[in-house]
Formats: sequence, structure tokens, C-alpha cells
Amino acid sequence: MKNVIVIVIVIVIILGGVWYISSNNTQEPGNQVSPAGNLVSNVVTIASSGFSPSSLTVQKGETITFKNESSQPAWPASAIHPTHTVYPGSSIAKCGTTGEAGIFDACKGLLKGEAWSFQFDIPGTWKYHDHLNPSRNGTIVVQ
Ligand SMILES: [Cu+2]
Repeated sequence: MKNVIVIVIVIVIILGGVWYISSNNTQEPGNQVSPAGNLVSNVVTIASSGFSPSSLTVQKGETITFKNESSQPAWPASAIHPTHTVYPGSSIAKCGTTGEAGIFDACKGLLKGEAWSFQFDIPGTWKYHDHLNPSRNGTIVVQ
């Protein structure tokens, strides 16, 4: 009888562990855990009125997802139009090359519903714009 109780306790502990692990893996896309362990959702949406929020502050190393919810294609990219060279290492000249992965430049127009993500590793105040509609712009502050 004691053995049965021990087995039941072990099973409960294992199931509890499985539940705990799986419950930590059910975050929605676009959410990340910050270095402090907080769940943060760094999403900038692109509407016909522009980027929202127009200014977003994140910690170094966090990723921001830009999601186009407008009917027109949108191309988020580092200032300054048209060269996109303000964010260190970025340049529109790298689009279409192997350097494309590491630059603050979507390098293409995102269609409605499409998203593009970039990890900000360099502290600073970084302005950006929609390359297809340069009057639309925003700011990312990396702390
Ligand atoms: Cu541009």
C-alpha cells in the first residue's frame, strides 16, 4: 500500500512538471520575455495613419515586430531615407545580400497582415520610416 502511495505522488510530481513546462511555452507570437523576466509585447502596427506606437522604448537585445495592418504595402527601415544608414551597419545597399539579415531594414514591402521582426542590440534613439511612404516615421529607443 505504501508503494502505491509513493507511485501516485511521483506521477503527480511528473505531471505537475510537464504542465509547468508546457504552460511556459504557450506564449503568443510577438511576445518575448525581457531580461528581467517580464512578458513584454514589442509590436509596432502599421495602419493607414502610420506607425503605432510612434515611439517605443525597449531594452537592449529585445526584438520588435512590425506588422502591417494597412491595405498598402509598408517597408519599415532605419532613417535616413533613402540610404537607411543611421542604424549602425544598416544600408539599403545590403538588401538582397547576405548582410540583409542583420540590418534595420525590412528590405521589401510588407503586404497586409505580414510582419517583420528585428532585434535591437545597439542602445540609442533610432528613427525609422516607411520606405514606400517616407513621410510616415517613428522612433525606437533602445536602453
Ligand atoms: Cu527609405
